[in-house]
Amino acid sequence: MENIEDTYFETKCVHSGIKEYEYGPVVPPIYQTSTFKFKSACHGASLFAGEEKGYIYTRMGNPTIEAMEDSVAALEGGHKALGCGSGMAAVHTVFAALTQFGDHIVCSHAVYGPTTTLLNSIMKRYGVETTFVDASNLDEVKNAITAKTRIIYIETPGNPTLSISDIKAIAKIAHNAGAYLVVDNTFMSPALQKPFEFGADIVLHSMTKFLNGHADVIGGVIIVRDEQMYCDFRKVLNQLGGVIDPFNSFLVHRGIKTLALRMQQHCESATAIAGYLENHPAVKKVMFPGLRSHPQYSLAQKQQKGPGGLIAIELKGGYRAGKNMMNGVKLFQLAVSLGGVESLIQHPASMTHASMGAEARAAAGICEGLVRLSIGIENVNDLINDLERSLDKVNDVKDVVMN
Ligand code: LCS
Repeated sequence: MENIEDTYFETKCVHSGIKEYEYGPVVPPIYQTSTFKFKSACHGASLFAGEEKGYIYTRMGNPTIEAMEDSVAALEGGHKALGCGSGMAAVHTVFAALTQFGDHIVCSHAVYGPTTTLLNSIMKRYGVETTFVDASNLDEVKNAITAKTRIIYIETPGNPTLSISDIKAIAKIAHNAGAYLVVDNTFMSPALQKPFEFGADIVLHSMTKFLNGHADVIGGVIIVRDEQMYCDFRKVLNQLGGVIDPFNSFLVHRGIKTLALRMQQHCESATAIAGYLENHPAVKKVMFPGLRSHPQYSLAQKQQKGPGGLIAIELKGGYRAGKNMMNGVKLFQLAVSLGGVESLIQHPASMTHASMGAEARAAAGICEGLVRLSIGIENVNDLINDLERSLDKVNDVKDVVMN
């Protein structure tokens, strides 16, 4: 398609990344092959030497993967993207590409639990130290910078507290310190937030979530601003080997076609549900960027095109009531992950953020009673009815038992 760069976001979702293929398919074919034949020994040598363009071996590049990568890069407004086997593979590749022994990272408290664990375990063992901060407080971010800081790493909204960090202000802090700002944009997707527009240097996603949107793929992606960074990251990804495969790339690329539509519905339904929960007598606190009660509501209005589909709540009855709520719902699925068409419910302290430990959870504001909801695209009345039936019973003396 001509001039895809000049089209609106919804059009890019449908058409970006798609090229001309043999036989003229409308959808990119799945090149389910590990390796590609060379026309001659000289051809193989020249591909390896980088003198000619072409495919060699799927870990190093594949047309189906590339189509998905080009699509994500176009949606984020980045230069190029690198498909990874999971969101965690993307996170690890970024840390490995940008740091060396003795370097320092400033990381938001409010990130996916295993990202904290990766920094505190493997990265620490490799001699990279991390200071965790409340990234919604710019002074804390500034004060954590040292002469060795190479990366400021944030998720905004953060998992699972939904606290919001000012990307533009943090990009300035990073650049003044000669560091890179890396933004995990998983919770928003490029439909709702484009970190490059605010000065981020690297954007990444767990594509397992909104980008794919159908809870049937594990995948990740890194999007970079320039060719030099792309080449550097590609080398690291080739060495670490955490690439995505062609079939999962195909599925993500297919999911992306409906991203704009899905995000609209996620936002609309989550807004209705957050409002409902805020007025429910069993609920103590609702954390949702679309509510005026959210501490960074005005920043969310500036930085985000919508509130997203995630809601975190605390019940008056604490963890016990939360457990009852999770066991009592029927339509919401009791499962980790988020960003799919089906609504999910989970308990971060014992599930997604269990690995980081109680101390780190407390510092990140993840209390034991916090329950996280990922709002899908079912009819919102069915979702509210499901929550209502469950919430009505959460304070019953007897725990609700699953059958
Ligand atoms: N970044 C964010 C913000 C995430 O939420 C996750 C996974 C990852 C990175 C890692 O991606 P993965 O390797 O799983 O593709 N978040 C999950 C969650 O909240 N529940 O289950 C997985």
